[in-house]
Amino acid sequence: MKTIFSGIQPSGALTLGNYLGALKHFVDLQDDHDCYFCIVDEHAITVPQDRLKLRDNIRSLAALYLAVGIDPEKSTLFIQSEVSAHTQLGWMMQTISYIGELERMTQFKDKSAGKEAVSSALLTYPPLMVSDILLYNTDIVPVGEDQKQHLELTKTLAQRFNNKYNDIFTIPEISVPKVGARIMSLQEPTKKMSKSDENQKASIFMLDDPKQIEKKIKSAVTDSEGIVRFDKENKPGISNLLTIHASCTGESIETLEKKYEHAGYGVFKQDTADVLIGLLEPIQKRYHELIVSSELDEILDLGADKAAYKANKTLAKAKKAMGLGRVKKKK
Ligand code: ATP
Ligand code: LTN
Repeated sequence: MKTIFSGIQPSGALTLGNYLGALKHFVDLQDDHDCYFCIVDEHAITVPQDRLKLRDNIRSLAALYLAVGIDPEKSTLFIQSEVSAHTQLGWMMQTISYIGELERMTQFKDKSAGKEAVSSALLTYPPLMVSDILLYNTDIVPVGEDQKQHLELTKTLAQRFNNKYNDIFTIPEISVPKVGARIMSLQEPTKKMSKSDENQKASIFMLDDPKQIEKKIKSAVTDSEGIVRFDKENKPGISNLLTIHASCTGESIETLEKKYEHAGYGVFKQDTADVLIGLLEPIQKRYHELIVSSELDEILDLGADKAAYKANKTLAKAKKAMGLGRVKKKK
């Protein structure tokens, strides 16, 4: 059985982009893969966080993972900072990462641009992500398109370690969804929808109520052509809404273009809002039950134990390969 690993940062309320690009696919994978899903809180602190908000976001993300259908009987769900092997291997992977290759990461460039105090952890974020993945002998990493560059670096570092020390790490493959890999901002459809966007109208959040969803979809930026047609270059707004609609219902973009051939943007937007509301309602209901339950803590405790067991085995091999620690003398 192949192993899957993926992580989401508890850096704010989850967006529809996180769901359609990542979470939704995790659920489909858990039946026939050995799955590890992580709340990567140590990644979140590479930019400043309010400690109480971070704590809420961690719990909220755990509840959302479960609410969308992650089944703790099938998958291991855990918090990164509760398995210390991640930062330990993260440090070791830093020793084989070059500053130049880390400076080339677009996520680093985007998040550091124009900032005065940029933490060194923002630069060394990728070796930690590499460790998340390699600790579990991961075969496949399901993520949105924005993570392609990080996954390329993961392969490079795994290979570099294997060549330099010992053949320990599995070289992982990225898996990006065919539709929905890059959901765009509703207000600036040439930019990705992000949970840290300051403009609230730019993103649909998974916990938005029906009224907010309807309002945001109706005020999504489109164009003046008036034809529901997929054309990313010239009609990024409508193309984004078509992608969202198609990912939610499973219909193809072509089917939707046909369906709305003679309809205006108003009708198309209303239907898209309705589809979203229908999709999110049951998830939100389950979320509100879970967030106040102790069941959530039991699942996370068990998840951390299961993850640590596997991660520590790989960590021990990597330490030995690098010559860290000692080999005990026989009595
Ligand atoms: P932030 O904006 O705070 O950096 P984020 O919204 O990009 O965060 P992450 O926690 O970094 O979210 O990503 C979690 C997963 O969601 C990743 O697999 C990422 O590729 C995916 N993802 C994030 N935004 C989108 C998007 N707009 N479209 C598709 N997938 C996305
Ligand atoms: N860098 C990712 C989050 C992340 C991740 C991972 C994803 C951290 N560790 C391991 C997949 C596998 C992001 O910013 N979306």
